[in-house]
Amino acid sequence: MNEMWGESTVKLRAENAARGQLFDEGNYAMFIHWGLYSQLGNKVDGKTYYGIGEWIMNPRMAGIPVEEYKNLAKTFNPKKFDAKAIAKLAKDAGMKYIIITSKHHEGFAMYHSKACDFNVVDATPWAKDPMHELAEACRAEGLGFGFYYSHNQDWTFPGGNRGPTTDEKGNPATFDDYFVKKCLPQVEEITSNYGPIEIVWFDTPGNMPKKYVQQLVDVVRKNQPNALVSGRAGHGLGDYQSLGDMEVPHKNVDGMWESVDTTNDSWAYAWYDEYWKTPKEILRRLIACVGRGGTYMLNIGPRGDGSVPERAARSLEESGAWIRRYPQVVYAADASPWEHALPWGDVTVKGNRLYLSVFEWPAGGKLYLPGLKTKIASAKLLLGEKSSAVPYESAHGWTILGLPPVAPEKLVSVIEIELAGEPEVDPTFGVDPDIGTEILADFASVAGAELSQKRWMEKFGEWKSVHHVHDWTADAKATFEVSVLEPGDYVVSLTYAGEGRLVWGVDVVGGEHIQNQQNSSHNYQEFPIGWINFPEPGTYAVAVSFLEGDPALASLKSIHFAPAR
Ligand code: FHN
Repeated sequence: MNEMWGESTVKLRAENAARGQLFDEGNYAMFIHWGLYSQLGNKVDGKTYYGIGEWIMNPRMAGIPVEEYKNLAKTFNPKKFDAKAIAKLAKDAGMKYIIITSKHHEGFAMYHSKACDFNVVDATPWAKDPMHELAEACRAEGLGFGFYYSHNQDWTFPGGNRGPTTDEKGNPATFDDYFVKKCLPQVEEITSNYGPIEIVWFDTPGNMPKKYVQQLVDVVRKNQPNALVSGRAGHGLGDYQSLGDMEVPHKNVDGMWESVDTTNDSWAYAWYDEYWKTPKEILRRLIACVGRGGTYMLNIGPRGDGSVPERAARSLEESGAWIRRYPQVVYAADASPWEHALPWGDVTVKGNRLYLSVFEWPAGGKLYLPGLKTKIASAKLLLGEKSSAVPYESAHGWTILGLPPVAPEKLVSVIEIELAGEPEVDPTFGVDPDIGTEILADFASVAGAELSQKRWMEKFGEWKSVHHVHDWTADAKATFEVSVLEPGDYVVSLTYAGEGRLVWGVDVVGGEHIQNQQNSSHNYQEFPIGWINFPEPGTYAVAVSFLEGDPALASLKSIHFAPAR
């Protein structure tokens, strides 16, 4: 997969207000995948294909021949497309700019292109250029605007990567033919004809030679000196890093980066896909991205008629209403000094203020914050613009905040902590005395086994990833450092994948050892191991070992601690 996404390095920290500011400070954007494929919505000749809809032409989906696919243009008539409504939706959602597919891998230009008549004006009965309307609607709403452009893959133009290898006359076509006749002129068009652009979002560079990427980047620099170029341009020529599709990182990431994600599990409209991210899940993922130091770009896939699936819109509007109440949590906010999420939520920072977004409201009336070293000046529970003081005390390096029994907000409640100085934190994971604590393998020190990231497609194009400990040798250990406030018994469980019955050991280093046999599954699943005891407050190392079973298939994702009560 890395090969397809290309090498993307981080070069730029937005150095002035004009370039990259919406990316750097806005932290939230709308991605739109819309094209001829949206008409099919993943159903071809009555058969449904499951996966990312914009790949429907590919042999791993419906395998539609080029000429047949091109015929779809004759029926593309998106009468319900409403640029103003889409821009308003993005604005109401709290997003700061829109990036839309000007041409995806299948080669159809969703704008009026002089370079190739396989485009929305020349090839469809609708014969309109939606991008002018959308660019204008974005400007009217005060939003930035930009284009996705598939520069390497073009499945219908001779010479494009994965495209026809001969031209209409049967002569061999090269990538250079495609690049000179279509790709370069089209990038010239999209960067010249739609006013100021925020980002040109190139995708899947694969093995595209550097000389081509350089020419495209030069065109963007010439026509749009204030635009950013996505890291997926390739060869490290982009301005920032895009993480893997649908990946929200668990650890802080340095530099300028984004996560790209979608409101359900497909980028383009898929008729069957009603698995929408709820408003709370959208906020969880957005705040996780901001908390890890990045930007979140969340996709919608309008239908072939141009309308936006209502449930996607609903989730965006409801999460957007929350962002309007708590803009300080998201915009121009910085990464969490804890460098990871906490059991009840996440933290973002502005200067000396911490914003604690509480997703799981503690039933016991206390919120436990481990490791804060800077003195607190004040703590408040926010309710929109109003607030009430929160009592707090400290013990053994923990801060304990007193909270009302019921969360004031339906989705996510926010506590603002003003510090007496710059935030300083010991990021060691705390074992929460009240709610369960999961610590991912990403945070383990591993000896005698491997720790690496694994990616897979759940459905075609639906990417998932974990960091896992695997290839266990006899004495291997994955060790987690934890800070304990309340001594006592905790139930330990492990989330792992594997085959057959497996025996795992858990040791409190210098203390108790437990081990147990449990089942396993090829999917990651949580299995209880047993109780362990932390005799007093303090820091402990907890080591996981793999004792029996197939070590080649045993894959540890995380350890969990829950108070035994
Ligand atoms: O192949 C594309 C895919 O269709 C989609 O556009 C995503 C969005 O990030 N990018 C590529 C795969 O990474």
